[in-house]
Amino acid sequence: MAVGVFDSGLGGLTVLDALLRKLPEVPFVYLGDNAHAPYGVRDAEDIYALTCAGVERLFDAGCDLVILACNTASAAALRRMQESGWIPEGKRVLGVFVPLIEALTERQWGDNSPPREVAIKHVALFATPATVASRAFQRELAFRAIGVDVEAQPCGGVVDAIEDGDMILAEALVHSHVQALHRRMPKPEAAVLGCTHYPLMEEAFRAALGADVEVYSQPDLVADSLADYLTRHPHMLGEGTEGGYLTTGDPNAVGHKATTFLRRRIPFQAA
Ligand code: DGN
Repeated sequence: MAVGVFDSGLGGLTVLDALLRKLPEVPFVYLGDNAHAPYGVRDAEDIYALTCAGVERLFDAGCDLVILACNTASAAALRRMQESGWIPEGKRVLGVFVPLIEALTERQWGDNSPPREVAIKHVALFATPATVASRAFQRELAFRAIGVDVEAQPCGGVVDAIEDGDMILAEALVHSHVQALHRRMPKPEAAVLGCTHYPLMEEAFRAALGADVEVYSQPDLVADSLADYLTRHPHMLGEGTEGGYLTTGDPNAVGHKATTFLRRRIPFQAA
């Protein structure tokens, strides 16, 4: 059984890249909803409906376990999916915030014990406008930690600049968003890169934030957490289904653009 990886478009390939390195024996089916990307500027209802449609497509492709690689989709849809009973018996959907928060709060993967005091007190969150508006990061953090001050910075323009291949503009935007954050929180101890695209700008974030800020980037944390999850839930990974790349957009154009994210041509197929 392959594991599904859903993203609004191409950004989730940064997460998939880490998953393939960590779990080379696991087949992954990636689905990018390129026809509707970007999600970061859409409203919550819209993101929920699109995310449900994408996850359903991956269930139909034979995946019992689906990772929402997209922060914007995780923020707007995951808890609602889990709590409304939308997810069919025997299927699981996991997101990208929990592994990040477990690392930030120094928990074991999957530790659901009550919230407690943690060492880090001031956290800067960088994410899309929709993720910031959802306050999902603060909500998930509050389930696990007490007394952490989060200052969230919506990073408008960064996703578009990266997708256009304009890394100079993306870097300039990162610096101005970090400056804006610093005006409200001058000394964060930790910074969270809460968007699939930002690992590609990690150096720019580190340079703007300064050496004494610990930067949490998702792909490797999500891969480590999934490896641990599959050890604890091996039945979620049967055998047989092959991995692949699906898109709701134009497979040729999407495959070409994907080289920015995975540094190789990807054979996308129509979803
Ligand atoms: N994949 C989105 C995220 O991680 O928030 C970024 C791209 C988008 O849809 N705005």
